[in-house]
Amino acid sequence: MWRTPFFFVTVFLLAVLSLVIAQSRGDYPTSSAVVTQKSWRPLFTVPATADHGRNMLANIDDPMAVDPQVSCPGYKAGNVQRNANGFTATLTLAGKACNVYGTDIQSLNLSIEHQAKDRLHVEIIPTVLDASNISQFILSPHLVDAPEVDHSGWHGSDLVIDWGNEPSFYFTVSRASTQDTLFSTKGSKLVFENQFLEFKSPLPENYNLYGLGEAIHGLRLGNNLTRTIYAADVGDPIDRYYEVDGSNGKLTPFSGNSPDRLKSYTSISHGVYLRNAHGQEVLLRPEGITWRTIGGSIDLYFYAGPSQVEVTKSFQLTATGLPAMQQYWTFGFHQCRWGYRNWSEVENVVLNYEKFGIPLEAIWIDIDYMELYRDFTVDHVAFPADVGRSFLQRLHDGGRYLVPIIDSAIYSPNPENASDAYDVYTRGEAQGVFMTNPDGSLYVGAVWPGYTVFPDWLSKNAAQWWVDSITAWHKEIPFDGIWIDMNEVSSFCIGSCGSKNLTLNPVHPPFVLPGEPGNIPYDYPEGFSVTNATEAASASAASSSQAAAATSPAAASSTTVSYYRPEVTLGARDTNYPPYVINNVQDGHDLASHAVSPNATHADGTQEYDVHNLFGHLILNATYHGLTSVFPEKRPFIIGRSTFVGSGKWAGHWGGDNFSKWAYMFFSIPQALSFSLFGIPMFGVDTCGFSGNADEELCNRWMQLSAFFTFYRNHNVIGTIPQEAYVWASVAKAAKDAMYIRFQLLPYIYTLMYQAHTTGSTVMRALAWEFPDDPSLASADRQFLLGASIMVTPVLSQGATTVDGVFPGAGDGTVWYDWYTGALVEATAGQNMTIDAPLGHIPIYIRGGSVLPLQEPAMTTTQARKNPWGILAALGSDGKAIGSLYVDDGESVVPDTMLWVEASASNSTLSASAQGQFRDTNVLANITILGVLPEVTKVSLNGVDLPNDWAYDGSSKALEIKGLDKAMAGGAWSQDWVLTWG
Ligand code: MIG
Repeated sequence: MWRTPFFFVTVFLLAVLSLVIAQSRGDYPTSSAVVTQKSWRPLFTVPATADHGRNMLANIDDPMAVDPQVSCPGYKAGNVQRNANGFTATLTLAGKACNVYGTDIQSLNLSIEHQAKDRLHVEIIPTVLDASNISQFILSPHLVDAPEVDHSGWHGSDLVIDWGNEPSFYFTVSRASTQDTLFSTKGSKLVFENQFLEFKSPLPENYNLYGLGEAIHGLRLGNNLTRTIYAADVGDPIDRYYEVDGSNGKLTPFSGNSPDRLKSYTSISHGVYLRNAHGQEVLLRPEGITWRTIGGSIDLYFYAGPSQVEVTKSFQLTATGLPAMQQYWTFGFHQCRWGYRNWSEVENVVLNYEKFGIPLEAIWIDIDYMELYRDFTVDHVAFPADVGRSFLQRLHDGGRYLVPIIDSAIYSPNPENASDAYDVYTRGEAQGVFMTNPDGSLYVGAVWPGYTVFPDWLSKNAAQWWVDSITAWHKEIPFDGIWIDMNEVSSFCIGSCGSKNLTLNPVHPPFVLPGEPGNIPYDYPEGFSVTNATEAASASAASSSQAAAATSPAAASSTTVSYYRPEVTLGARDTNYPPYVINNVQDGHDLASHAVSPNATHADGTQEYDVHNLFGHLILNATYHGLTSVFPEKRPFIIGRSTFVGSGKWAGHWGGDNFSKWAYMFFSIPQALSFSLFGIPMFGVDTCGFSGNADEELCNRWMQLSAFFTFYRNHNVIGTIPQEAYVWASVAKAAKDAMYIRFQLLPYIYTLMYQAHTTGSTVMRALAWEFPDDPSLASADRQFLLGASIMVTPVLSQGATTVDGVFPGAGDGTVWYDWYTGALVEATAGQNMTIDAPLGHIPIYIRGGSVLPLQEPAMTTTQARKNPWGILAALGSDGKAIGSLYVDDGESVVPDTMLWVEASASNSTLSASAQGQFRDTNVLANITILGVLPEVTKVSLNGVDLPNDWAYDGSSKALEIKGLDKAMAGGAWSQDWVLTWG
């Protein structure tokens, strides 16, 4: 039976996504492109047409598309053999092959395995794996971890499997305790072809489903959506499910659904993970889910939960691996931009942050620093070595850090120009680390430096070559972390376009960069015409004349569209044009468009088709080893653009190329929460927006919002107005105010990250995860929690001075306190409250029942870590609270010593007790207790009266205690202590 309402968490298969300047691609005549790239001669520009592949109708949009459910025969199971953990069977095609989007596989092996008490595995692979059906690429655990049998056994599992052959083979997974059906292919056909798999299941009415990879979309996916999973370099497209109201950036889902708050509602969650790296499409419809892939096998894991917390933990423990612990400094504030032209511009940014008293932890350098955009080089004209050395010395002396970008493609030198030799290429070529064409020649695409080759992470020497390159380069530029870009992997032309053109190298990419004539960004955030009417009018005039000046061949193209429809060739596969056309976001849906082509070949013969979604994952792994080699003792800090299941154990992620628009600030929350589910808790987006110009109001709100994300970075595209926090006075103030809170909370955030790293818990959380039994929260993604204790209710629309927010659990015993006043919030159960939020104020709430460790802020985390501690205890309605604190040296992969503090309050006492050897001698400067009733007349520490050093505010009910540094001179955690009031 299906139960409704029902809470359903699907953990996906995630691929990626991001970037690039989509607006200019192909829309400008290449002849007029003005080149900014440095070179010894004028550059040849790759023609825009080079990046246009075939124009195909995506299968989901094709009215003539064949429905495999109608024409395919399905399978019958036989030869069923029971074993210790489940059973195996052989599936045989139940009728005439349909060969709709590939060649049907006649015989399949089914294995059903109870792998753990909370996990069931369903695997279907071809019986014969040979050249005839090589497309059934079986994903090696060396590439993507495979959950294994847990030897503690599965006795008592709540998951039940059932199967049958009528009308054709099906399996059903249900939950014993509730009789709920979780997934059932009954009544549908299993389709298993050499380039196409399909299986489907009904879902409960109005199901709540989350995950399924990275996209710009609300947290809850809804039942009218197709999620296409194919790593793509594209400027974050907003899902067509949303309508953006241009005036203020407010988003309205086309069909909303917010179930009424039901009195007795118990949420039960489970997870479904399809371990398959191929291009995929997941169709969410009112009647259920259809899963399609263009290769690989059915490797499905069902996680029993029964809560989001349990699903996410188990998924991370078994599938992704636990996320990397980050160094303490990485939680500081990062400033980045594409377009810092030399060391002194970079240093000026740092100095400006100092001058305006805004904390800055790390400065990032984009491709501007490179010599001709080549990895592991520095342009010594604009970024001279000696200037760099002394600047970086000052930067490091000031307790700050440097993070440079590294791109994924490698320049292939011009064979006719001896002085064009490029060592990174030469060494790589000698070691066979680059992808090839099917004929064995090097595959040559195009990226920033010109025609390029691409590392083949499946080749045996690639990782070591990458590690060596990173290690050698660190001697030149003492960086502290690495930013990995373009790893979808992106290429600006179809196929091996550079093979015959290397003598033209270096070449300019096939589009005009932002800031180059013809592509001056005149775009501003929604509402800019309201707040800055004059400037908006002149920007819009300039924009129109720019548009008029461009004679765009693409725009002038004919209105008759003809589509290419790939066909099936029996027994063979066409990897460049698979018969099933996924809705790939790139032009014409061609898989080779703006990416390395599917027929690029890896050292072991694997085609890119089978591992395209893994490039991002594998370069992050190699980079992790690179940083480990540079800093053997330190936790690698990597932020990467394309990720896959499991990338979190090596890297954090940023949300790719968003826009300076309110809509994108809005979507940053569900994007972050999705990455919590994916096991990549270190997440942030380009604060103030990447493409387009930011403005004061948007940047003000955004600098405040991102201060509560794990990864906090302001980043901007080249050619737009500056948007560093000090550019506008109100933004400087707003940023400082929010950073002050972030810094106070750093020990708490660090503790959350440590818990995520050791248990698979999450850092940024959806309201529904902490309050699962309130169905009205199922799609709540305009507010979020940091851990269990801090709630953020940001303003997300232009011109607003208030924000509506809910206080989950109100009425059910949960109380909330205002961060700023310490006062109890008078909230009504299940209702939006209108909260005052003038520009520069971000509403933050503390959940009753929490003890939060605080530390006094500073300009850098290094300084902050030397500052006194504080404690904020927000009592629950029962007068109780608990909390914990993790402290270590902030950088070691395996710290020698650490400190674990547990604090709890009840019955008018607060006690703290520490374990561990890490020496932290910072004193405890103050303790604040919220929700103290009744009037306090006496406070004592370890039984000794504290006569003067406290104050009780009868109206806010806050008790504030100071002067503890004298009582505990050895430091806040040097001894256990008990504070009593009454
Ligand atoms: O296509 O390195 O997403 O953050 O500034 C542009 C330049 C290439 C894309 C990244 C963006 C970065 C930019 N890069």
